[in-house]
Amino acid sequence: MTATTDGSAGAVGPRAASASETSGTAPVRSGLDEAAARAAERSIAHLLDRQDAEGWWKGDLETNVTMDAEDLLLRQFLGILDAETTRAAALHIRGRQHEDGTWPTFHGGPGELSATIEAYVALRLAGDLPDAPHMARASAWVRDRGGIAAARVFTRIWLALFGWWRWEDLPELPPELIYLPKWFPLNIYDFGCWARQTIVPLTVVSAKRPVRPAPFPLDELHTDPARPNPPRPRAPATSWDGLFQRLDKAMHLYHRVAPRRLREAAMKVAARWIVERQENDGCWGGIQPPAVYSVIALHLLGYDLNHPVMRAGLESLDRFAVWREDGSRMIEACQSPVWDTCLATIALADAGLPPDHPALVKAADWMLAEEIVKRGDWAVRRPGLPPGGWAFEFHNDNYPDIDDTAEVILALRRVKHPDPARVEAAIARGGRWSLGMQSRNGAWGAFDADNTSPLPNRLPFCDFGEVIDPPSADVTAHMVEMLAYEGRARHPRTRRGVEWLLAEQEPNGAWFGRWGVNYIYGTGSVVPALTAAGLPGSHPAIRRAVAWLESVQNDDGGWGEDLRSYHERPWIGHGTSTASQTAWALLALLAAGERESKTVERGVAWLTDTQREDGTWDEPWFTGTGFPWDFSINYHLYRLVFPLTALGRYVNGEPVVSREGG
Ligand code: R04
Repeated sequence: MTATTDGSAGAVGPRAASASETSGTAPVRSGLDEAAARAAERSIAHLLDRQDAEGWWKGDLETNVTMDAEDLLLRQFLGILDAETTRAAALHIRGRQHEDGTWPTFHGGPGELSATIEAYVALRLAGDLPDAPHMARASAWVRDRGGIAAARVFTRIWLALFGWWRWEDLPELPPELIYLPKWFPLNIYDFGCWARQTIVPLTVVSAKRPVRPAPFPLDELHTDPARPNPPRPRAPATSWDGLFQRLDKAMHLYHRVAPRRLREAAMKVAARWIVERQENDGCWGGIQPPAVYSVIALHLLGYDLNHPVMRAGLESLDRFAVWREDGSRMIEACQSPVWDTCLATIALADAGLPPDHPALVKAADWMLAEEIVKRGDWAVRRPGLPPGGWAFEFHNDNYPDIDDTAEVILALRRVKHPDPARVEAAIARGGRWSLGMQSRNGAWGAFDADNTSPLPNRLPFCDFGEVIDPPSADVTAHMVEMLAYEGRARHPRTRRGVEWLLAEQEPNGAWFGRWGVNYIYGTGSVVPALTAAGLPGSHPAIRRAVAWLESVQNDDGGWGEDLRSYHERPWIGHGTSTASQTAWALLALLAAGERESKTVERGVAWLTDTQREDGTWDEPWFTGTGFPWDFSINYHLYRLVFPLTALGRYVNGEPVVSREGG
């Protein structure tokens, strides 16, 4: 990609160039402007260098060691665990252990019980002995925190598969669930798509209650091995928790008396539901956990490992592995090529790469080929809506999402493609689809419309992560921004989105970040959307947001927000400065017209001062969110694409609204 770097003499974008033309002199730039332009050039070169020959970008998607542990447990369960995989995964897992013996679920985070149990078991599979110092520290800590009995449901399911926990002591989720019609409470379409894809196979697993011989005992992870499951306190019958506890009890009774034929038929329907949703790369939903549980469920229903469905499924699981230079192997929860590619395209364009630059055209070509043209689960709630849009991953045709669709459209608009009619048609389909996915309240969720039932969260089974997909401020902001750039700021649906966003602003002036950490992500998404939609920088909501961002700027000039902000108020807006979060704050401030402020200057200076020689930034901190607090993501390209976008907009100004009208 060397030829392209001189295109980036264009870190000076169209705006700056025309300003110098009219004045007839070279632009006079402050030292900071110079430094920002130089930093942007270095980032452009780095980013261009990392583009795949097919046109996409993809950074590692780092989460936590439960991915690695569950991958090993799956292979052990199926009898396909090999020594090399075990060695490499164990090397990765050991490298993530804290001094106190625990494993966190994000960089700098506290030890977490379920992750620590799963990592410990994985290392036992790899041959680490219970009395090795690192293992003894882990098991002592686990016992101190209540042992296996206190772990999340998923963890105890994994242990039940090997007889380390009793199936009877897990919440019940019957396969007959699949029969509930789509209007009935707790039907599978009331769950977020990721929970739905996880739960359907797990209903089969928990009905079958398989137990494979344990390769070793795990007594050291129980507080009292003689009484591994102490009774839990019962909630009053009149409370929601009490009601669902009793429902769960009834389900346990039902497990014993369930008519055999009905149960067999339900599991068959579940199997068909699963097989119908297998992607053509063998995966399910592009995310690792549903793929793991689907493989187990189908295996229990008699699919042998050589069945084409199983072969493809197992091969897709191998593709979640990232082999590192040190010989370790990390499992990604998911892969982010579409998301990374649209964000990289926007960054490069905003940094001044010409719109017909070959790298951008290539990216656009690849994105066009990724368009989804068939119906998915979303159609259950929007049956009349024609398909369109994009998913996050390489292969996930059943679950396009609104976030990716909005950002891909924003990215495609910045590219001058040789076949504009093709681009226009794809944008028209994606725009119509995403617009039609608006929820009743005027806002947008990530994958589904009106996925707001409070019931799934009440199930004792659902004690981990989010299980519904209600509208969020960040996704809604990306939609509003896209619609505004499409010239539809005055469309009634856009206006309802804007109204919802204004009502959603917190008293402190910030917006909650559902898919990024946290209020800095929310605010960094919403402010540029509101100004694109025509709100002036002087609007009181924008002023409150600016004041909030100013109030949480770190002394070093950057911004950072710790994951603990999801459940400890003092952390809101506070944490070690990171490149992506600093960029999000700057994007909001620049959109609000604060370019000349001291706040922005100090933020830009933080970016230029902390940039590495090679044009990117270090970012060990996790700034992406899978489920608030429970599941956090370090998107390895965030440290590059967001700072480049911010520097580009600082140097070249805000992107120009492309079209006017309806
Ligand atoms: C950043 C916004 C784009 N979009 C969200 C996509 C996030 C991609 O990463 C993940 C998505 C996931 N879903 N569900 C899981 C998951 C993991 C990701 C998941 C995780 C654990 C378990 C079950 C599911 F890394 Br257990 C949707 C809006």
